[in-house]
Amino acid sequence: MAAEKWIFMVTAQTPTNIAVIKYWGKRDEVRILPVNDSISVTLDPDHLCTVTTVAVSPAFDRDRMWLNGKEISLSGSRYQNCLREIRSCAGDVEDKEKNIKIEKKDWEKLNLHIASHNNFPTAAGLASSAAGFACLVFSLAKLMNVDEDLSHLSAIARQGSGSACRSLFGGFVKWKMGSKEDGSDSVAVQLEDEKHWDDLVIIIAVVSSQQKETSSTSGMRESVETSLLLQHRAKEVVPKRVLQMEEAIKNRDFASLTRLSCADSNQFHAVCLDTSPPIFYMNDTSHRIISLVEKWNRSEGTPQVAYTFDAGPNAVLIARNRKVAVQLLQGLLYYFPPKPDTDMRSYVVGDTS
Ligand code: 2P0
Repeated sequence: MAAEKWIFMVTAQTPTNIAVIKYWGKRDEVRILPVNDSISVTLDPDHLCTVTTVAVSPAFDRDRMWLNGKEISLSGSRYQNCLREIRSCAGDVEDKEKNIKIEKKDWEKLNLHIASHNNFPTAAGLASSAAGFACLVFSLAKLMNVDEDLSHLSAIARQGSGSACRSLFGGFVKWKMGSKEDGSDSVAVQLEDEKHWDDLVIIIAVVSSQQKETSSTSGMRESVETSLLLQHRAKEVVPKRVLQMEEAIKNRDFASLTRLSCADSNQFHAVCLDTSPPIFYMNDTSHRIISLVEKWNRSEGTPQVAYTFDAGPNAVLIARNRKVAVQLLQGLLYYFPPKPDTDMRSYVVGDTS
């Protein structure tokens, strides 16, 4: 390490992802190991994403992090686990121009500053932890010259937030639940890249921008403890559905993608209802969007739009192509006129019920 003061930094951008076969329930809360496989599609990096800059300098006296400009604590076990794991596989870094040389062993002593920004309203109830932890791990891996493949990095991001492991890849991604106790085989793998099925258009209709009452972490804990349907889903339903979804994605079979993603979203919300006390993530507007899409798909004879809802009322709608996406937007604008003050980067539907 050179004696003089220096700073070395890296910036990365990571998109969020939307599950079409849902992760809901952990078998190990500390390592964040799921009770079933899940499959997601990663969004276009220019839309919903996190940008993170990580910096290292001998002038830093402790690890610090700012999220959307506000300092947050890094003391929680999720951050600590990610930082410890990534430091443990750091490599040598040399920048001859700036006369910076960091050896593997130095990373244990050097402190980090991390600044992370979401390019979408955090309050909109859109998954931010997936993009956030994926971006944190990826940018640190670049900074520290970590010589590991993306699947290994996904196992580190997973310990920050389960769904984050899927955001390290573009296109369609599977998070394999794995079977090892240490979680080393609970990793994400890319099924198909982003060019494989680029006709699809994803529209997110923000039904409510309010913070959800039950966080995903506590919601899935309660479901694991109380829902019999969750046990049935994890053991009997998802393993078959994952295979069918992989086939549908491989063959660009939109009818099967729609059938499976709508069924899986509905079963996930049924598990929430089967939890004691029941968890209500969708609201009347969400239900009306489902009815609209179901009626439209039936009237066309062949599916045009798939829907999926995460742990909140917002609709994620997958149109089979651009033409359908335009028709869908027209339908949404007609049936759910937008509220004033809409942030037009996401479509906020008016609750007319
Ligand atoms: C998913 N969700 O597969 C599912 C569908 C929400 C509904 O992953 O406790 O924020 O940090 O592992 O990853 C949200 O859960 O939970 C989620 P933790 P996470 O996308």
